[in-house]
Formats: sequence, C-alpha cells, structure tokens
Amino acid sequence: MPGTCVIGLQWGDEAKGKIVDILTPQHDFVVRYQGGANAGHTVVVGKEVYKLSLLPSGVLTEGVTSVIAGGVVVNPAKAIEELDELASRGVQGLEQNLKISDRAHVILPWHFAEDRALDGAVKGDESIGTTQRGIGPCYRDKVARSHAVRFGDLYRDDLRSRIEHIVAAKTPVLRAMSPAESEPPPLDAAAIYEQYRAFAERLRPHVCDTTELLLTAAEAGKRILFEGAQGALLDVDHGTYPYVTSSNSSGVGVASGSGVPSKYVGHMIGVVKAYSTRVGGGPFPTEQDNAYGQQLRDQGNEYGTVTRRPRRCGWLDAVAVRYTARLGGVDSIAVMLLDVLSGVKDLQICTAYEIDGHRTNAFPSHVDELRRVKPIYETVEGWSEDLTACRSMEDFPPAALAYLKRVSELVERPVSLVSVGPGRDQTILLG
Ligand code: 2SA
Ligand code: MG
Repeated sequence: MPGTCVIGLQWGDEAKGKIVDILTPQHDFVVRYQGGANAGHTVVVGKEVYKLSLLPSGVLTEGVTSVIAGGVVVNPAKAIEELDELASRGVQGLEQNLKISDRAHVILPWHFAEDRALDGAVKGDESIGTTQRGIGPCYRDKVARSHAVRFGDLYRDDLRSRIEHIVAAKTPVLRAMSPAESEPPPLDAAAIYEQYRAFAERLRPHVCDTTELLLTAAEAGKRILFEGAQGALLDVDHGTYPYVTSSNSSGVGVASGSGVPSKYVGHMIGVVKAYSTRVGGGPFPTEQDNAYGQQLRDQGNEYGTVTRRPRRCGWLDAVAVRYTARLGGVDSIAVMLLDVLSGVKDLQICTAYEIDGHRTNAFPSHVDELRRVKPIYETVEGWSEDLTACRSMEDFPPAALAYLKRVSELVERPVSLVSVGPGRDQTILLG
C-alpha cells in the first residue's frame, strides 16, 4: 500500500514535522487532514528553520503536492501569511504545489472571540488552555451546520448575505458569552465580507476538490503521506476529553479528514517523544512539576511553537502510548528527542497505573479517573553521554539502547527511527 501516516502518540509536539520532512521525498502528496493553525511544526533544512502552523510541511519540497484536506479548519489570513513568508525565503512552486479543499471550513472573526470566551466556560478546576486560534468554535459550527462557511462558499454569490445572517445570529451570543469588561467590538458584516472575499481571491489558485484529487491519486497508486497534527491523547473522541482539541488527532481521523479510505495507508508511524509533555490544561499522570520537569523543559526547549507557552514536562507514560499505538493501528514507532534525556538522573518510565488501589494497563476513559491515577514507575539506568553526534545504533551508550528496547517492549511496537536532534542528519533509521 503506497500511503504512510505520521501521528503523534502523546499530547502533541513529538517532533512529527521532522519525520514528515524526512519521508516527504519518497511521496507524491503530503496531506494535512485535521486541526488548523493550532499546530506548530518546526522543520530544519540545513541552516534554515521553518515554523509552520497551517501549511503541510511538504510545501518545503519541490515536486510534491501538499494538500490541506476537508477535515482541516482554515484561517485564510494565516495561509496567506505562511505562503508569503515562504515565498520571501525563496521557496518555489507554491502556486502549483499547495491545494486547499473547497470543503475545508473557514475560521471567521467570531471564532476567535468565542474561543477566548469558551475556555473559561468549561466546568472543572482547570481551563482547557486552548491556543485561541478559533479551532473549537469553528468545528462546533461545522457540526451544528447552521452558521458555517466552507472554503467553496467564499466564491459563491450569496456570501454577503450569508455573512450578514451569521453576524446577526452571533452578535447577541458573543455579547452574552463575554464578561462586560471584555466585550468584543461589534462585528462588521460588510468589512468581514470584503476581507474574506479578498482572501478568497488571493487563494483561488489553490482551492479545489481535494477529495477527488486524493481518491484519484490513491487509486492510481500514488504515494501519499498523511501528516497528523497535535497528538492522539488530544483526540476529541478518544483522548483526555474535555481537555482535547476539537478534531480526531489520533489515527482514526485520517479517513474522515482526508476522504481517503484507511485501506490506502500501508504504514502507520507513531511518533513518541522519549519523555512526556503537555501544553494546556488537563490531567497528566507522569507530570514532574519539579526540578526533573524543569530540567526536561530546559534541555528540550519545551515551549509552545505557536503560543510560546512553557510546556508541562514529565516521564514517559508507556500506558498512554501503548493505548494510542493500538488505537492508531501503529506499525512502528519513531522515538524523538532521545538526546534530551542525557544527564537526567533517576530516569523513570511509567509501566502501569494504579487507580483506587487497582493496578491496570488500560487507559481510563474518564478524566476524573485519570486524575486519580498513581503511576507505577520502573527506574531505568540513565546515561551522561551527549547523543547529538550519534549516527548509528553502535554509537549509543548501552543505557540508551536499553531504554529504547524497553520502550519498544512496553508499547509492543518496533522502533523504526530514533532522533537525537533537530537536523535531518541527526536521525538513525532502524530495520
Ligand atoms: P485548541 O486550540 O482548541 O486546539 O486547544 C485544545 C487543546 O489542545 C492543545 N493543543 C496543542 N498541544 C500541543 N501542541 C499544539 N500545537 C502548538 C505547539 C501549541 C502551542 O506545537 O506547540 O504553541 O501552544 C497544540 N494545539 C492544540 C491545547 O494546548 C489545548 O490543551
Ligand atoms: Mg507542535
């Protein structure tokens, strides 16, 4: 089967962008199928560092068609900003090589205001800590059907009246959602219409029926690389609900988001950070809100790519990763940022959970249960050697090899790749 899929098996930021970048030259298409500009993908090409939020990482490779499929929620201003930035840095062929689905839903100004208001509204002791990119409200409108705008709608004659209709409906809602002191400025339907028409014109060469494009490609045996955003534990259906993003960020989202049946995905790669991070609220059983966590944050430079928020850090949670690997039908795992663990004393891996006195390997379905988890740890031997210059398995100290072996056993998947730094050359392929 010619398709490959790359998904994160934790809470995002597993360095999926690097894997996608490495695999891109072996593919004809690179497809984003869920999420939006809440993602942050860092790709390092030589001395150049590219940070993409919305565009697939494939846009950096000439001759590859990059697709923003129908399951993505698109902020057109962000798409234009990223296209302009890449063009100014000499990336060629964008006009032909980037396709945006006419089915993709459009993020509109009210979605940002709603996102700000929504986050305070979730019951419980913590807010979700969204990226404030309008993602949740846009998906909500998509599913509700009444006040949504798809990319294809931006070119239709009734766009003006559609926007007027939605603005009339949203204005009282927004007012009611927002506390008096932060009431948003009134929505100006005429100005929004003009702005979005201009965005649509600018992006017109990119917009098409990507479902048809991708189905034809898949049927013709073209090699398609599916690029997941966020991580499986943030999946709206199977993650740590409600502390999740609003799309299917686990393996299950590929078919619904792209329109390509999962039978065309021949290899599912699960990307795993050698430890754990989470940005935003919600339970995190192996979190180390202490000197260990700070060491991981410092050594791993763990700050959000989009929001610069410090990421919460902790030990590798093999219970959670085994769950998401099974959920995603993962064939092999890529272990990332192994170099960050150099010099970390008392390395631990969580191998089981204790919940209310019972030991389990199952990942709880309810967030309250997850909050009560006492992680059961296995202490593993650490290493002090710098791994960033390692280029083959023989270069690794025995303790690092033992760590990889243990992760593979616990997750019940072979390790196909190990990464020891952001550069393309800091990658060791196995098997
Ligand atoms: P949203 O904005 O509705 O998707 O937020 C809901 C939750 O999903 C989390 N989320 C993320 N977690 C990790 N990485 C993400 N991308 C950026 C990055 C995040 C950043 O690469 O660092 O820069 O802060 C991402 N996107 C969404 C989010 O924190 C909420 O917990
Ligand atoms: Mg990221």
